[in-house]
Amino acid sequence: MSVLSPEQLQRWRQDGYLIITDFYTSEDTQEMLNEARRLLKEFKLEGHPLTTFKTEVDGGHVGDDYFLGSNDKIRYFLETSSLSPATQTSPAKLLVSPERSINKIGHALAPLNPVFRRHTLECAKISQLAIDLGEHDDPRVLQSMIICKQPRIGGPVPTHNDSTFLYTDPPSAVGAWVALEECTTQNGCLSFLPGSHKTARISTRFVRAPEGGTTFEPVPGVEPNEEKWDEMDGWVEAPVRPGTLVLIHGSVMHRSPPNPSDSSRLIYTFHMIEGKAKYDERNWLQPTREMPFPSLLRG
Ligand SMILES: O=C(O)CCC(=O)C(=O)O
Repeated sequence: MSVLSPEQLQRWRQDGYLIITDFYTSEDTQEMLNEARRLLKEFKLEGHPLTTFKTEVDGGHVGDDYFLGSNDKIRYFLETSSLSPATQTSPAKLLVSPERSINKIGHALAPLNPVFRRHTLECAKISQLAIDLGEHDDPRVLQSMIICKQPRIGGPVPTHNDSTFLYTDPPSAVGAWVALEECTTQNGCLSFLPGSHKTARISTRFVRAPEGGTTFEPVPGVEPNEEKWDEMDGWVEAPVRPGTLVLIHGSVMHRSPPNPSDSSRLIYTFHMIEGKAKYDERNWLQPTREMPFPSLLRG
């Protein structure tokens, strides 16, 4: 049975995102939320390289080995403002409890964690969603993660589109973003520029830099947009309740603000790309022989 109605498909094509309220039952959502909280409680700082998740589009983006080697791991990335800067005499220190210090946990929750696996790769409704959407012949799942947006210190996610970060030739990324808690305009819900997927060109891509770390490089033959997306009229906030799944087209411009409130905003997200599109070795996230990106429909 179809998961998406013709009206929803029309909205998806028009806006480049689609909010599906109550996609997961409250029991399933609670199970994922409990698991996310359990993973946060399990986090130990000992032995952690203090990798923070930085998202500055114009530089300073995360790119150490801990991050680059996370395709087949469940790793913890810290919120930048959870750490006091290191000085000559003392190392960086956590300013909040370890479980409050986490920005995201990833990037192999769908293949490796039994709860998130059940609600992604083994979930018939997710497979049907991918079929109904019709964006991919052979959808592959990658970059599955929890994003925390912690109370008071949760940082912003600047305006971007996902195909820049999960580049394929041709571009094919689609995000599935699941609210595990109430996401409000106070605690950092997503915002979208509806229809921007029709005009935004994927003219840069996020890659491994030859000298180590990560960088952005131009996509040959693709003219950069002149639009100043951030300053354009028409941005729409998308507050959603737990259990909502938001589909995000790989070209649509979106962002989320910091969380100055006292409530956390835990979400789970994974992405899909076309298995037949070219995914090359310059991309920051690399499949391994032991863990290729799992196919959603071909087991
Ligand atoms: O959860 C957020 O605040 C941002 C997520 C996002 O932008 C993405 O998954 O592409």
